[in-house]
Amino acid sequence: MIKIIGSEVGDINARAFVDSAPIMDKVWAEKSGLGWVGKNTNLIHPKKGSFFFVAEIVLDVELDYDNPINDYCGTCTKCIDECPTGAIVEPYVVDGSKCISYFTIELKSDIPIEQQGKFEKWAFGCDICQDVCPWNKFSKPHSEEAFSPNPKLLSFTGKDWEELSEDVFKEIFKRSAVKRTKFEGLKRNLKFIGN
Ligand code: B12
Ligand code: SF4
Ligand code: SF4
Repeated sequence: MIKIIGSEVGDINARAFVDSAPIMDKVWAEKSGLGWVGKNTNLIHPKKGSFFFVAEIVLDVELDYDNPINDYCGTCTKCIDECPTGAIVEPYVVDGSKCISYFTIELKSDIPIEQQGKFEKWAFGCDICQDVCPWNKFSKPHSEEAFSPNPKLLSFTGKDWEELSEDVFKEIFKRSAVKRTKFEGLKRNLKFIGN
């Protein structure tokens, strides 16, 4: 993309980010008219929903830009009502320290007792507040080969998860973000995800 912009406007200095630096991804995306930040705090595109990453290019030339669009959450409160840990403490505000995504990906210690059993089988991250969002009804699955899971994973049974070894973990999550929680983290999550 940087090359394409360069070929249109001449030499530029630019750097691309995607969840990779202290940059307010969603705020810039919203300012650029890519969607609105919904009550679940994710950026929602009116035709594509919210199941995408936000990326940006910071560059030293001013380009034509779009303006912000409206917020179409309206009176809906589905995400707030369905969050199993009450992490959306008020519309547009997620308390990260209550979010399953934080517990299962970022937390290094044990899952707090009061949260155990509330995770509705989410063992790495959580998409409940996006799954229930009406704007995701028409979102389409990706066609990016690099995001496809290891085929072995697709045939995994409950027993395979129970007996998961570090070698198998390393094999099936070789190029996956799941590595972030490490083997011990995933084992911990599997113990606490609830019935
Ligand atoms: C920290 C973080 C988390 C934390 C905290 C999330 C949170 N909502 O606070 C945790 C680990 C919980 C998390 C979870 C998830 N995350 Co996350 N996360 C981030 C990260 C790295 C930084 C966000 C941040 O804290 N920014 C700083 C704060 C100040 O900004 P902000 O949250 O946008 O806050 C603004 C407003 O919300 C508002 N606001 C915030 N608090 C308050 C309080 C009050 C009182 C008021 C009035 C306003 C207000 O004002 C702020 C300034 O404008 C971004 C990447 C990035 N670099 O931006 C990804 C990012 C937001 N995450 C992303 C994703 C995909 C997820 C998950 C879906 C992953 C998953 N499947 O588990 C979940 C979704 C949880 C949820 N409902 O938000 C994507 C979102 C894509 C999208 N379509 O919007 C991002 C943008 C990464 C990316 N580049 O794609 N995440
Ligand atoms: S990601 Fe899950 S736990 Fe976090 S706010 Fe959304 S529904 Fe709640
Ligand atoms: S579920 Fe409803 S309130 Fe929540 S983000 Fe989607 S439209 Fe907005």
